[in-house]
Amino acid sequence: MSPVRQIINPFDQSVLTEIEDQTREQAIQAIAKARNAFDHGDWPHASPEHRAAVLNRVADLLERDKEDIARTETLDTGKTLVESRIDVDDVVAVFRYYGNLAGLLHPKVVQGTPPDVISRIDYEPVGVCGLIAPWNYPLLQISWKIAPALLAGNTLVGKPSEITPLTTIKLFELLQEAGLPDGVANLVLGTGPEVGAPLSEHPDVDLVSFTGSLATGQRIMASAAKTVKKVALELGGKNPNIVFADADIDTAVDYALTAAFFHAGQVCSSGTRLIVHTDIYDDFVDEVARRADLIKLGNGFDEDTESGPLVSAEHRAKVEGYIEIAQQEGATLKAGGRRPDEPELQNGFFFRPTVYADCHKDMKLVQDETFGPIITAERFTTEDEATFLGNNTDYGLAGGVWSQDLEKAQRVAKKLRHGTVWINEFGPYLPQAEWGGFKRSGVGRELGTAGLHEYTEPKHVYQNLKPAAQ
Ligand code: TXE
Repeated sequence: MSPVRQIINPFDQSVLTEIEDQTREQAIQAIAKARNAFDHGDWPHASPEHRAAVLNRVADLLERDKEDIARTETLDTGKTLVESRIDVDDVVAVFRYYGNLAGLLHPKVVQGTPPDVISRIDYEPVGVCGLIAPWNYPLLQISWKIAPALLAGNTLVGKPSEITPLTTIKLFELLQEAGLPDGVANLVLGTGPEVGAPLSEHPDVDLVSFTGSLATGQRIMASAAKTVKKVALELGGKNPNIVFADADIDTAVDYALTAAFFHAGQVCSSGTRLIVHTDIYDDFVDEVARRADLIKLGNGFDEDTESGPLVSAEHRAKVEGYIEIAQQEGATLKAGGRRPDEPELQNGFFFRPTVYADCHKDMKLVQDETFGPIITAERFTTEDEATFLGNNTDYGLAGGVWSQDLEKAQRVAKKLRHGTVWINEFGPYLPQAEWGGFKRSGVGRELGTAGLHEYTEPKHVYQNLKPAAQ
């Protein structure tokens, strides 16, 4: 019998529901269904316009059920309802964006061919896709994969994180309601080793797309190599937020806080590595710390709550481990560093927004993705030093630059080795702009047209109009 998993509300540890973890055999059955739908079904051969219409229907249904889905996401993850509503809006936008891109899948005539030759590129689906998502943006991350995969004509097996599966379950119901043929989108529920691993191992899966930790991504890439699957990975980051002395300081402080403490820092692109010019460093960091102390933690459903809890007891233990590391490494605690005192928060996995000064690049605290509400503040003197520190990480997902000298900001942005660079901003993304990482932040891109072409196989069809014996 499969083990029953309790799905826990991280705000108060109440049990939201119980879900049966599936087995490896069940995951393999789901792969077989997706394989059969790809090899024998109509979906891969339907017109891109037909598939796009299904995506737009999914977007309509998400809009219809927005409030219910947002509330479920808040219960499951602890994030505020405002954030959950934004997530649903963003997911709708992604389905609509890809629902508008059918034209990109039409064959492209190759120019400059020899006489008496017609040559074209067809954009065919890759096949069966294994799509594995994490717990911080459960609905959003899987949707970034599902929407382009379906538009391109693939079939898929989706696996949400075992700790936050609820909105993904709902999404798969909506996919059926929108008219997706049976077997095209298949859901598996359970742990990574049991139902996730077959998606990277099984020879009937052609592509695996994963968002999650570096360690699991490395495992997936290694096992996918055995059957030479296509691989797309988004593996987090340690993202610099560089503030020059000529920045608009009030605004930069504001954004430094949201960059690092949005969703309690559980964001792959969160700006937890603050790098500040030495002339403004002390005042800037003091102000960030003062404001961090004012952040109101609470129930995501309360309107005045600014930040919810961490997702699980295990994850809070990981974050607290970094507080010990910070002490050993000699960072200066300026705010937080502890659980909150409020009696009503004691059942949740809360941790106070935390700010450390006097940090330097060789600290583990500075280099590791803590994935919690911990800012490390380093100082710099020259533009070159700022750029060097901004690139001084194994990751390369995102970074921010604050300066009113836009030429300087553009210079630094150009040199930063990150997949997204914000200038006088931190955090937003666009469905139409590629998202992904340099270096160990991953392989491939999501969103944008590149995010669609991850799921296509370009096929060159070369026709000789005058074949003759040679
Ligand atoms: O991630 P995992 P975890 C980082 C963050 C966090 C750490 C650990 O630093 O503290 O990762 O989080 C599935 N084959 N990020 O343990 O294990 C798993 O079931 C196939 C950054 O939750 O990577 C889940 O569905 N799948 C990140 C998904 O992989 C496997 C977001 C992610 O889990 C598997 C989340 C296996 N062998 C955490 N093992 C980001 N990039 O935003 C696990 N899984």
